[in-house]
Amino acid sequence: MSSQEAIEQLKNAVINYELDSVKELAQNMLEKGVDPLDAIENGLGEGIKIVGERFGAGEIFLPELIMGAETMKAAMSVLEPALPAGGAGRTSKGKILIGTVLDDIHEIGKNLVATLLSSNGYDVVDLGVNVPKDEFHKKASEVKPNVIALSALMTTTMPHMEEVVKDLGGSGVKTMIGGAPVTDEFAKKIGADGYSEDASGAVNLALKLLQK
Ligand code: B12
Repeated sequence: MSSQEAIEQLKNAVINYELDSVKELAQNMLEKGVDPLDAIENGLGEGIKIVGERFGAGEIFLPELIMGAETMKAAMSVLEPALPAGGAGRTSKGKILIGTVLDDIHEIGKNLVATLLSSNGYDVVDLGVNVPKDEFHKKASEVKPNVIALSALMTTTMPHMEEVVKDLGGSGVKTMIGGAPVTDEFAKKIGADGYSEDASGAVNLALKLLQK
């Protein structure tokens, strides 16, 4: 089986909610040498996108949406540890405080961004999901991050990004934002320092922001 076929299989496993067999499938793929990031972004990521579109179109309902997410998470639990490690004793490239904004519990993309940042040499402090702006600010004054990274997956929660960014004014901390409904234009509008559409882009963006 080619890498491409294996990735297609993973995508279908999410679309068909194959929770019982997806971990074994992911493990087999790793053993065959498929790149874990490719498998996550092009296999699982494409699968969950289709599940989301079907939910949005009213073709499936919340239980199926949850099953799709659980299937993706199960496969991630196998694939994420296979991403290249940061390495013990490395010098940190900088500190990043990350979280999903208030009223939003979507964590899969945020976790992937956190994992990739960490595996690329950043110290990552993850506040989790549904994080109020005061908690971002409180933790920021405690851990003094170089960058605050915000995730939002719903148009209804994107305004909470603006609250976090706005009240940081003048503190010197850079901000970057992302999540499926977020755009570069929105980032500029709310005064965030950067936007990226995916986790690999977030790593490049962090480097750029720290060089500024
Ligand atoms: C999985 C999922 C869920 C799961 C979440 C499980 C979990 N533990 O995270 C569950 C089932 C729990 C769920 C619940 C709900 N969901 Co939901 N969900 C999704 C779905 C299908 C996929 C999201 C996902 O995980 N994608 C995979 C990851 C890898 O991609 P990603 O999150 O986009 O992240 C990537 C990039 O965006 C970027 N990125 C992400 N964060 C950041 C941050 C930074 C700083 C940067 C630089 C980049 C970056 O990098 C990531 C990796 O490449 C989306 C559809 C979609 N297309 O987004 C709907 C979707 C977001 N959900 C939706 C809805 C409506 C809901 C519910 C309200 C449903 C309900 N009736 O209860 C609840 C919301 C609960 C809440 N208060 O938050 C809607 C939102 C509509 C809107 N208003 O905008 C969507 C769009 C589905 C739809 N088409 O209607 N959901």
